[in-house]
Amino acid sequence: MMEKIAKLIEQAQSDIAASNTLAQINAVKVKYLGKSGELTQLLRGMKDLAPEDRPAAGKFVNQARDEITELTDKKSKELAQAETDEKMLKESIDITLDGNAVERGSLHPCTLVANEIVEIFTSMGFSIAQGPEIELDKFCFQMLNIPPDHPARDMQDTFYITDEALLRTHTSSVQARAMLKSKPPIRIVCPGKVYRPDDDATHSPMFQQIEGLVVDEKVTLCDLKGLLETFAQKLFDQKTKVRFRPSFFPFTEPSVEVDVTCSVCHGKGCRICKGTGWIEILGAGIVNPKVLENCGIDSKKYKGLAFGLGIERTTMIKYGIPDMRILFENDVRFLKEFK
Ligand code: FA5
Repeated sequence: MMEKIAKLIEQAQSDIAASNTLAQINAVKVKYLGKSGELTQLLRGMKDLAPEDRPAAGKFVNQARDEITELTDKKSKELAQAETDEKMLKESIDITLDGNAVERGSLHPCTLVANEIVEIFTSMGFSIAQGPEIELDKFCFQMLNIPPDHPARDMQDTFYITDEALLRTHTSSVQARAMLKSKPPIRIVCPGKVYRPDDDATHSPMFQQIEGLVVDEKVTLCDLKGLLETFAQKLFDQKTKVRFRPSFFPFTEPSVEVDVTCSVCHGKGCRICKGTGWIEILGAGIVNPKVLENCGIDSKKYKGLAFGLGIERTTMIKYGIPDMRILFENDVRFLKEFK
């Protein structure tokens, strides 16, 4: 029995020494120490020994098991470390290599301009109001002093959905909703998409507008001019001047078209302003008392000023873009210019 055990230890030592992988050393463990392993078999054979030989043989077998366990554990650790070292060497990262570039998007120029305009007005105490793009004729036209069959409806060709519902042609519809909802003083800007059946280099069927409305006890055309001049100087540059030309909107009286000095030539005349030195930027006026009354506001006590500008047109002026359609093509080379 003792001889057998000694041989087994010798055999195990040589198997352990010959193991070069974790899989091999695990197989050696199973071969000697597993449930049907050779050492386990020897332990089972103890019952055939004479009782007086059993204690010494038992001790020897236990020693053998401890020794083989120790040797296989040691070898397992060595092999595991060697495998980790090899893996680390293979997978080492060269931190001097360039990483994979992640393409970052950017805001569309119209979004940049819209955000900037909203920021200018909010910094002057305006709050933001919004309304639905699918609007009722009532808010888009009737409350704004444009009854059905009024010739002024021809000024804004309209996509009708039903006789009552339409795609709003201007953000002035939000004015009516805001005045019905809140009492003066009112000071709001209303950004949003609007729709008209137009399509050429300076007109798009979908475009964005920002409406502005102030209703208070003392509001004059001078306030409108001062407000729009401050706005234009913040959006373009400090030297920008504003000029009013008489115009007509059914919801304002008097009404004006507002021009700013060309931001490219500063009023000298160039290709962008067609030699005039001025560029039309928005429509505005003093809110027609009929509109205030339609919205439940006492027109004897309160006056209003309102203006509406096109975001695409303003973006074209600010960046000298000659054709509005470029803004809708989403050519990445163009959009990258605004990163
Ligand atoms: C209006 O829409 C009025 N609601 C503006 C207003 C508000 C006047 C409050 C008075 C008081 P107008 O139709 O001119 O006005 O449009 C305003 C701006 O929208 C224009 O100056 C232009 O910049 C832009 N715009 C008009 N039609 C188009 C279009 N098809 N594509 C792109 N921009 C357009």
